Amino acid sequence: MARGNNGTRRPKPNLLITGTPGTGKSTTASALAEATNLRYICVGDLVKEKNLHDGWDNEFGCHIINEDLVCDELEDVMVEGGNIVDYHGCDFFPQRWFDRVVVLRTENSILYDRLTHRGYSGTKLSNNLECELYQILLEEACDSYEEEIVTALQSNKIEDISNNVESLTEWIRTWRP
Ligand code: DAT
Repeated sequence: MARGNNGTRRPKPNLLITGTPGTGKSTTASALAEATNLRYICVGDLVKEKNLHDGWDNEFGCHIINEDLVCDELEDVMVEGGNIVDYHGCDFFPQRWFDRVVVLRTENSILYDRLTHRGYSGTKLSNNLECELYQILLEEACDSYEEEIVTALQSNKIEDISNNVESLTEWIRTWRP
């Protein structure tokens, strides 16, 4: 499971933090990276910085990610290990990249407040709320990775962030290739 594509084991684990926008991926992933000294990779930022997209989607108000370009860009660092990847999708990454997949979950009324505060409205807001309500990301993660590496964690309150960071830090500390 923890083998790179050259057959060698990575010395540090790779984690994916996924979930609907607004569930706390970047807050959790960056705090975890700071606590563990692992590398934080925000795929959304990488897509913008390196132009790994096929233009702008007016309907959804976001870049149309080019999944092949993203995977090519990340392959070498993922083989190296020690990455915390943050993205609101997970089915296009190679399964072999990840040792743990965390899906953050937020109650709809709380997510509504976070997303409206972020300026989301109309279709963009309702699409994201429905995505969370119907557990789309959790289902995508369960369909794309071995069941035993996928964990859903609540991210409703500030204490949830520190609890999640603490338990994941412990998991990383005790992880062995
Ligand atoms: P994402 O990266 O999933 O889009 P974020 O980390 O940017 O989400 O968080 C969105 C906002 O919600 C941000 O203002 C921080 C806040 N937030 C995230 N997780 C939280 C939690 N568990 N409790 C309280 N606020 C949280």
